[in-house]
Amino acid sequence: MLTIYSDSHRLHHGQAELIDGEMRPCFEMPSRADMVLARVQAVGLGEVRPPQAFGLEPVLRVHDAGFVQFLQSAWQRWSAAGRSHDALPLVWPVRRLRTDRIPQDIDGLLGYYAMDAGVPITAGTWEAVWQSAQVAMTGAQLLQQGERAAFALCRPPGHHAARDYMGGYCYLNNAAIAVQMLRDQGAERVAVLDVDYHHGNGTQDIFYRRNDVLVASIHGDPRVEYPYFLGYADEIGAGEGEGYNANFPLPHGTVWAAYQQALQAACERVRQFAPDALVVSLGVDTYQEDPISQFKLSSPDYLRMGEHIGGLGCPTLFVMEGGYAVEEIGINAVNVLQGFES
Ligand code: Q9C
Ligand code: ZN
Repeated sequence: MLTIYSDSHRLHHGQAELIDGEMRPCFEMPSRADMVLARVQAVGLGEVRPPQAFGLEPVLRVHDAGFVQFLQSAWQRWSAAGRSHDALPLVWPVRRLRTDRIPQDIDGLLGYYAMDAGVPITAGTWEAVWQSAQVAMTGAQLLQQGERAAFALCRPPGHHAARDYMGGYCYLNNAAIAVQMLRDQGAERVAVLDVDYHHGNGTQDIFYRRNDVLVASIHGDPRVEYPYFLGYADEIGAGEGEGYNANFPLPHGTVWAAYQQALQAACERVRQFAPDALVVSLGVDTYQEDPISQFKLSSPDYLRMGEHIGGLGCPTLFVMEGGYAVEEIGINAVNVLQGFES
């Protein structure tokens, strides 16, 4: 399987995140992608290629132009205000606050365009985010050119980012951009299978009213897990998209036996949809040792996960999302890819 990867991810390295009331080093760190790449090379998964340049147009097919402009200019605005630490949002437009006026000040803009404080913006963030999206688009093009599968080793991840907001370590929705590109290049139906531990709220939101993209997600129950405000089983899509969104929330402590049942059900939905292409949001934060997650999958379980996905027999683009047990992230992610190929 071909892997697409860019060193540019290292340009994004947030200093700290607020977790359990404490500022701690960011869990979403450059060594994550380095470890996955090292494993790809160690097992000889296949050629590693740099991304091609697709420009802004495919990004704007998914994301709001004002939001993209904000991402491009945020560090410049922040540093012009005399700040040197990472840019972080601190105020949000919750119920009955106005969202019909976009603030002009950087602190207002950060809150307007963010769902939480897990999205530090640094000097190199835009370039890393940009290249991460190009990695996903390069993967989409490989499928379009007839590859059975490809691995977009994206960092930063993307599935929490929606049309006009960032959140949960995500800025641009790499998987959604790849999906839209596949659609624009001729695929009639594209399915998303999101196996990251956290619900892919951004991806769900982007495709919620569409019947050409099925989104199926298996994740920690939002009653007790981030992102808390989306990801329930009763979210089935709306309008023409009704019946084209499927959520499988699972409790803390979920082990492979229960996970596999949800995975089978999600795969059945994908099979019924008969997509021309499948995009897998591949987070391995379902791992038992993950420092911020509560599922209990073991490393061999990821081989089984890959086998299930491979059984769909669909051209498949894997897009890297979360996974914070850095020592094992490479083994777990590449196990899915090897299981898929077996
Ligand atoms: N108690 C991804 O995996 N904070 N993002 C969770 C834990 C946000 C994860 C707090 C986690 C975002 C791509
Ligand atoms: Zn996650």
